[in-house]
Amino acid sequence: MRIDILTVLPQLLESPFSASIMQRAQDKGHVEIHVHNIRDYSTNKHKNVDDYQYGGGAGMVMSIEPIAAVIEKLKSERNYDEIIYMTPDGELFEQAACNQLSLSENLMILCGHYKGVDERVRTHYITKEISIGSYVLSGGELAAAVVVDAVVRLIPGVLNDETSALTDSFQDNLLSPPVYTRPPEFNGLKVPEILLSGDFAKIEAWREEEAMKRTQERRPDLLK
Ligand code: 6GU
Repeated sequence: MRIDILTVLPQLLESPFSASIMQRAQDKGHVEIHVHNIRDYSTNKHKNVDDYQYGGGAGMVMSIEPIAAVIEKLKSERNYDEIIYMTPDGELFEQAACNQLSLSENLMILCGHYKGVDERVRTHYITKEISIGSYVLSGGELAAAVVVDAVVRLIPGVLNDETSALTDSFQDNLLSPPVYTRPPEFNGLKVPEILLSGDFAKIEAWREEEAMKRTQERRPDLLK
């Protein structure tokens, strides 16, 4: 998979992909992540990427020209499965969309800033709009990092058995059961006896029951 991210703040996207599973996915060739600075495509002498909004009102709007220039350049080089705009008024990002996106060959992600982007970018270029939750971030970069992480870890070969996505919370509409490691007792806090029993059928039944209990308590909406 190839992912192109368009931003005015490329620094914000350096560290999220430079460690652990995301770094290894790139090293192993499962994904290429390219970050493009929209400012490099500005043609005016101050390298502006935003302007006052028509009709008045507080806040700057990201201009169409430099964004169109990057998008057109990239589109001339390959076909994109989706051109995504990260915005709080987008579709709420959930595991189903994540699974779907993980099947893509090429993804482009535009990070919004200021008061947003000129609406013509959205109507003319964008094929999918994503929000990661009902709160407002100062820009789309952290949200884009969330989407990339959630998608890339689903690409076959990125995770090993130990980190398998199959047992993730949400993948089966259930939250994950509690987990424990050594020591068996810490200051009187004990690991549930059954996990030490060696009876794998019983352990599996216990885990299913705990997953159900946890989901019922914390996210009953997932069970509907
Ligand atoms: Cl995608 N962008 C911004 N700026 N805020 C958000 C968001 C995105 N998703 C939730 N809040």
